[in-house]
Amino acid sequence: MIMDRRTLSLSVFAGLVGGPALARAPKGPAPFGATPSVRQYDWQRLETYGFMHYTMNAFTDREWGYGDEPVSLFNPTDFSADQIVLAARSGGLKGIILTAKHHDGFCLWPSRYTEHSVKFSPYKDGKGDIVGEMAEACRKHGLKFGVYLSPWDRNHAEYGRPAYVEYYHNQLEELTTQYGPLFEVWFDGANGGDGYYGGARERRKIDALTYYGWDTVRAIVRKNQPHAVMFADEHMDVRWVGNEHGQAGDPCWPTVDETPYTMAKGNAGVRGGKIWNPAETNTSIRPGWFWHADESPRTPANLTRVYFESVGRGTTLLLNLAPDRRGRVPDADVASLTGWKAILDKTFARNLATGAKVTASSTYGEGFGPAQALKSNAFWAARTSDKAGAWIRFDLPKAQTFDVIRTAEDIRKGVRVDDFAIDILENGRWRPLQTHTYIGYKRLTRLSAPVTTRAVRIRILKAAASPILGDFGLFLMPPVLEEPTIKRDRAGRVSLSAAETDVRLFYTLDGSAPTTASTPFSAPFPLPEGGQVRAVAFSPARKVLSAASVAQFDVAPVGWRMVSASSDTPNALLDGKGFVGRKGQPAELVLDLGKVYDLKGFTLTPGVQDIYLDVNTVAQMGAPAGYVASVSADGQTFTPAGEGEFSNIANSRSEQRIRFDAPHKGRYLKLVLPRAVQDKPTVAFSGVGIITR
Ligand code: FUL
Repeated sequence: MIMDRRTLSLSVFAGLVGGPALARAPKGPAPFGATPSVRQYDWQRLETYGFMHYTMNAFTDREWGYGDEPVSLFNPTDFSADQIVLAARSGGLKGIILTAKHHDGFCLWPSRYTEHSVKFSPYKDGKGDIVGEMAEACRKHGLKFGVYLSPWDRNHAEYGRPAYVEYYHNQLEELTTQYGPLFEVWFDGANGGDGYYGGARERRKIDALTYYGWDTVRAIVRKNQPHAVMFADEHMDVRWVGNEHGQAGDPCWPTVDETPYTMAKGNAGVRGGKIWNPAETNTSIRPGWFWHADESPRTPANLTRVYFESVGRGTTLLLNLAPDRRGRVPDADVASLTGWKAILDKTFARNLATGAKVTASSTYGEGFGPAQALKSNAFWAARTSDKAGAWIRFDLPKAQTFDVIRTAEDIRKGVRVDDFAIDILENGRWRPLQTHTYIGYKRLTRLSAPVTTRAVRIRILKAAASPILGDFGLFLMPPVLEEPTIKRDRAGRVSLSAAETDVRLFYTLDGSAPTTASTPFSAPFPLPEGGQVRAVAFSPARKVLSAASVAQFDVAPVGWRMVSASSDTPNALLDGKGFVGRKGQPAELVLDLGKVYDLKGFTLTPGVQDIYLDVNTVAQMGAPAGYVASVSADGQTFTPAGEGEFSNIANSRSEQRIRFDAPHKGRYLKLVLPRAVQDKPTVAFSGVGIITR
């Protein structure tokens, strides 16, 4: 069986319940339900920290190495741990988790147990130790350090057999004893099955539930790094948020139950679940986890949205940096990080609620009065009988204009509030501004436009226990606009959209930088043969221009025809409804592109759940794990064009871009998709495109 995230989670469940020391809050109301351990609480308070994906893939332009990469390829020309750590710090990140070993098995430290490591690479003539250098630089610059050690190892000859598990445990022992304190150890559940495996080049199945010896894994980490949290999908200390694009659920409860993990459950958590297992939102600053020359970083405005949709929903944010072949974070990424931090620093520099007179529906007792809610890490507590209907009110010294509202629960006392409303006083009457479900460690509400008022009230609509609230704040963001989203439909029409409503959009098609003097966007425009669209948003009221977004389109599927498909609904793909193969069979399709193209590759977009909403049907479907592509001029004779895997398609869900080694002239594209990921019986996906540029 292919290891997937669900099986990993089940295997580690048993050892965590009832064990860890709980984080202690000041006296006051008794805790309600599950509460965090000390290590979970301290980890939660980091809020944002960095991931660093660096290994062979930076040199081979891949996302998943096969495991046969020669060690001679690993040769950063100008590696600087200081530069990377300072880049992370320029974004306000509080730590870095490094891929000490990714799925390809190459070790960034000179492990005693393998020759597939930096020790045998040209980097510093084999005297280098990237893990050591990163640990040291983190310490020097005041960041915490953590490691990612991939359980799946496509290089190791013994993978799938007991000897590999011993090897894995030995490596974990090295990493947890040789590099000082670690704040987090990351166990990745991904496993595509096939690999180099010491030259066997085959597919190996393991039972992830039992194979890796999770009890031993846990014991090693707890013994050597008692304060480190362990990440796995769930039922370690920290769970996966269920996607890789940087968006926590709303709500995203920090508790789960004992039922198996699903991505949906990872994203939402389980209200009232017995296990404290908070989500970590992980995403990359670039489309890939590893550096690729043709990718660009997220903008400061985009990172700001990610922050509000992760930290602002009570999770932590693990933001990935991808150093390049030099071994440095590119300047453009540093600029995004710095710009992002500047926006957050400016936003939270001044709490406009300071000096407010605070009153509340009730008070638990001394030390828990309403005014506590304005102090940091102090809390107002209501009387224990005061649940739904409880309120706390802030009368500001003068009218203030703000667009961010912050509040928090003392999570050491459990999750108490379900639903709450934020009201503002307008002409002597309360106006409900927003309602939300779940407050948790931190709840940031970002308004689409600022409001002005002299009084704000948090009103509890539903609560399992009396509210304990603090860290209240009102803030005004500096003017910041997110760049527009550029989309093209199947008919080849491009449309632009913006997150904000008070904006006008402008674009160019000639590669020049868009300004307010460029073409204004009013309606979708045709671009069937493809091209580059650059766009900006401008808010006349706020006088702010966004960064530019850039989209590169290839030929649209206009006039394409499905010649044959192993599907009961062969035309659904070109109708925009996606492709569903036949259960238990490889999928196969032949597309007529209507005319001859110089085909340089193809794209495939996963994501069946968007199309087929019936959960039981969706549970049977998986994205294709790999492909065999061929091209034909006449639809009869096909020439092989490429063959390979879709790296990380199960978790990442973004478009896969496959480039052939050489272009092939042809009008017909045939794709054979031998199997679905995670041993799902039916191959399914949502779209196919071609690369002609
Ligand atoms: C996934 C991996 O397969 C990716 O390569 C990446 O490491 C990501 C953080 O987790 O499961």
